Amino acid sequence: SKLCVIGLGYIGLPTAVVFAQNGWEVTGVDINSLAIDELNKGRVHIKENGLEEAVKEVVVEKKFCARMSPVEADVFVIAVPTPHNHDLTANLRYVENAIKSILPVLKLGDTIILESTIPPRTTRDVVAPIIDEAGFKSGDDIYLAHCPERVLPGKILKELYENNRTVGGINSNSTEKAAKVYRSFVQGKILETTAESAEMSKLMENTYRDVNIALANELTKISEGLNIDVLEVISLANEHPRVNVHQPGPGVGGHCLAVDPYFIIEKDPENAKLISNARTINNSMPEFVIDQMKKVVKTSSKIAIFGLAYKGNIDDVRESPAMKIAEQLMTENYNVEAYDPYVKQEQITFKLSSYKNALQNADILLILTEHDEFKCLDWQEIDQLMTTPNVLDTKNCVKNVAEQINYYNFGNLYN
Ligand code: SAJ
Repeated sequence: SKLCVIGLGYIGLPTAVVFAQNGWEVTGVDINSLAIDELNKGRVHIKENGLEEAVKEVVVEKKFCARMSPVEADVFVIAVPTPHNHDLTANLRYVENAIKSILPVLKLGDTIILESTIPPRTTRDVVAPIIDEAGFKSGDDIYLAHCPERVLPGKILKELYENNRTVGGINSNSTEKAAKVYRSFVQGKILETTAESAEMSKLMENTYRDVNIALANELTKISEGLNIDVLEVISLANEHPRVNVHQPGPGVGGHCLAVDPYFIIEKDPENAKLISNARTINNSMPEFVIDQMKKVVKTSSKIAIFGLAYKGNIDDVRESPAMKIAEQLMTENYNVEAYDPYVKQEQITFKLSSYKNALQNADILLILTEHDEFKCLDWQEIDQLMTTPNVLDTKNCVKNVAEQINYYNFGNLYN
């Protein structure tokens, strides 16, 4: 059967590839013409483990091709981004445009699956009416379901196959149809539900994590004031069989955890108090890191930053707290040099530094991302390059620190 994926980003492209690997004739659609040309040559604009090889294979075998506009298909999968507006409400422009773009090729009996993250009720209250206005009866003529993606960047291909999948239709026929589509490759469970429950559960998964990280970050601030080692406290508490305190850090980044909670908040700000506070706490962490750093360095100091991506071993800087810290320090006129082995110059507006240049004559090294490269550092060399070997490890990720280094993490900020 034919399947058309709209949006060839972090989620859409791997999803298209996986369908193509499993018997579907797949067309991928994107507005980025450059990316389209590259993809049809088997080259990939996204860094993700195993993705380029997989794309090459399905292109060569003619199971996948990319183009600028949708073609007739039995199933349409929408995987466009949902950015947020200035007031942090969801901007549904891309989702709406994607749906409108398939209307000219849509025919009776087709299935539309929304994978984009959306506020609760969007499938029924926003998307279904667009289909109905075009003269179809959604649920009867066109099957419509929300099937949120839940894959972890860095492990996307593996998780697409292995994770359980929630499938929520606007009626039971829609749920059935969409579930059948995913059964073609998903090895995990297919959880059948309503569109609303699917939307809300996806948002709640990320909100759960965000709120728990906020709790760890709040505990960090409290413990710092009381001279208590927060990292030890967390590991002790986590020895309890029903406790899982998350890890504190410089804040929460990425396009999911730092964004999704707002999609719940916008629907009921009155009641979403804990969720909203968690966002505020996590957003305050870059400032907390800078305040801690200022205990150790002077205004004339040079600061080396290791890590700009929002988490380890990926190149994504979206909503990254490390970027906020780097930019804030630059605004404050510190001499800042940032190094990240994954991030490329064109992704950011300031100049990326090399490993050595960043460390040269620095007074403090801020470790803001837990890239594997940072876990085992050459302390001898670092000590020689830096003016004063202060290290603030906000991710508690480095190992075997040499004695001559003044090492700080969130557990020993008070030393
Ligand atoms: N972080 C902490 N402390 C922790 C765990 C994470 O500070 O204990 C920070 C990370 O450093 C990072 C941020 O949280 O800045 C988010 O990282 P993450 O690894 O928790 O998640 P994402 O945003 O890369 O991917 C999440 C995943 N959701 C969950 O684990 C519930 C993924 O499964 C989703 O598919 C993805 O969001 C998404 O697309 O929604």
